[in-house]
Amino acid sequence: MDRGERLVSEKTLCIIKPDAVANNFVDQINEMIQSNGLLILKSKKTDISPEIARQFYAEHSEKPFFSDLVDFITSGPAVVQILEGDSCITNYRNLMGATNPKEAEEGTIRKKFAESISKNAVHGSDSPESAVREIEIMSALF
Ligand code: 3AN
Repeated sequence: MDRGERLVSEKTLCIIKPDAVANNFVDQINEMIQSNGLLILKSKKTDISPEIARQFYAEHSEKPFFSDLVDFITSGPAVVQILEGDSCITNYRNLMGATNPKEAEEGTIRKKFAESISKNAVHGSDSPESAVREIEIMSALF
């Protein structure tokens, strides 16, 4: 491998959403995350406020499901985590599976634990820019 092409250790934001917390899936989800070589750098079980939720989901503010999204993520305790590892953002997105659990592949978190497209167990940042933005929004929690 040439200089400059080394794998870069990244951070990403993971949320175990209220459905998965209420169903007691946190430990099983975190076992899958750790088995995949990702480090759970920080973890906090917390109620996400509506203000933080609206800021967090700002890119979806024009979507018809925006208010449902905010209502759901604030409906009960969630577990907000920062993960770290090589190619962590892509690695964790692959482990999460498709947004709609009906389309999620075997072996993914959403295939195993998600109920529906809205109650889909987990969130993960979708790009390095999103990861920086989302970690910044949630950093006050830790
Ligand atoms: P992902 O979480 O896989 O990155 P996004 O960013 O497209 O998916 O959507 C953010 C969240 O919005 C999803 N996790 C899901 O909870 C919700 N969502 C996305 N599409 C829909 C939809 N068509 N109906 C209801 N909720 C949706």
